[in-house]
Amino acid sequence: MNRITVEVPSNIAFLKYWGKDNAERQWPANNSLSMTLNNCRTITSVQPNRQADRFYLHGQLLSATDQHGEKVYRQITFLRQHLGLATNKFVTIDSSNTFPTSCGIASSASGLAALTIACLASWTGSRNFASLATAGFNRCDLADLARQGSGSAGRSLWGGFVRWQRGNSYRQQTVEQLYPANHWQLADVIVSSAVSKTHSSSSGHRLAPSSPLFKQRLFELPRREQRLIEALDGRDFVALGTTLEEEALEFHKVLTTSKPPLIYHDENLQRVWRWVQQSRTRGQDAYFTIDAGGSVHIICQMQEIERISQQVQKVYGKHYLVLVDTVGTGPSFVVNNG
Ligand code: 2P0
Repeated sequence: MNRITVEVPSNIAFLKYWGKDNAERQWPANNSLSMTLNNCRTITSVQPNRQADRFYLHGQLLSATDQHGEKVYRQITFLRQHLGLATNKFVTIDSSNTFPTSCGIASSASGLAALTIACLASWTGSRNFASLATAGFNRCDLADLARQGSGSAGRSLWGGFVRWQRGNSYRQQTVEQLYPANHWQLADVIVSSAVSKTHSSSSGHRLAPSSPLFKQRLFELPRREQRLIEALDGRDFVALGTTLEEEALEFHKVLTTSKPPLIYHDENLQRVWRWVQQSRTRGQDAYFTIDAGGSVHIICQMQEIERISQQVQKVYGKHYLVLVDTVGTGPSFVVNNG
């Protein structure tokens, strides 16, 4: 009965969203650009219920005060108000991630995007994106609503390569697909500590301006964004890799010079960065990036994926979880689920 299930992939930012100019309106301090993943996904089902909102993650009921529950309950309330629905239009949410939660693989991006699509589909009686659009929610509207729950969630509404532009005011921000997944078959070999982070991204965004490097970063980012777009456009892997690694290193510096400092990557994870850099001197064509959490993302081209993932597994498989992912085509509805 009226059960809607959607699958939404996570994304890895090549240009990081870090810092907000207006937190209430989710207006980012800078543009960001990401690659949508394929295998790292959140699968979310929504069903109406009469008593109260309930959110189950991997079968466990979480409350609004749980680390992973807070954003979810807040987003359900926000969406219900946005649609002008009665406050007793409760939902039961069943969610699971195909990857570890809260450890630098952007589970809030896939999770909040999945929640948003599924709730709106359930409340408007839609079973696919076309009927959601007919009900008044096209992909851009959905991205707009999803990023209220978690900024990076807006980028998970499309496959391929996606840009979130801040615009000149919070009302003018946009999220758009720059290139579809088949533009360039890139891969992401993820080395993950699988340990949940202790500092949320939202608190990290608040700390960002306390880094003495933050202002200069904002000044330089438009040029870096341009370089990334040109590299994507011309499928220039060295230019792309060099730029995304430069961005990752700067992001880390901003984190560690914030007051107080934020350290998501300890010495052991930093060894993985150096391993990627050294492997280039041996001819391995790969670059790394990081997110706000304990995982290293090794970006390579599809033809290298076997070789690199085997190497990574051999060197790091004993101590870390190794996940292999590729650029993906974006969210989908799961049909025939009763
Ligand atoms: C990104 N991150 O662009 C950057 C890079 C983490 C590092 O977007 O407060 O969980 O919910 O809007 O989306 C993580 O921030 O933060 C993030 P909120 P979100 O992917």
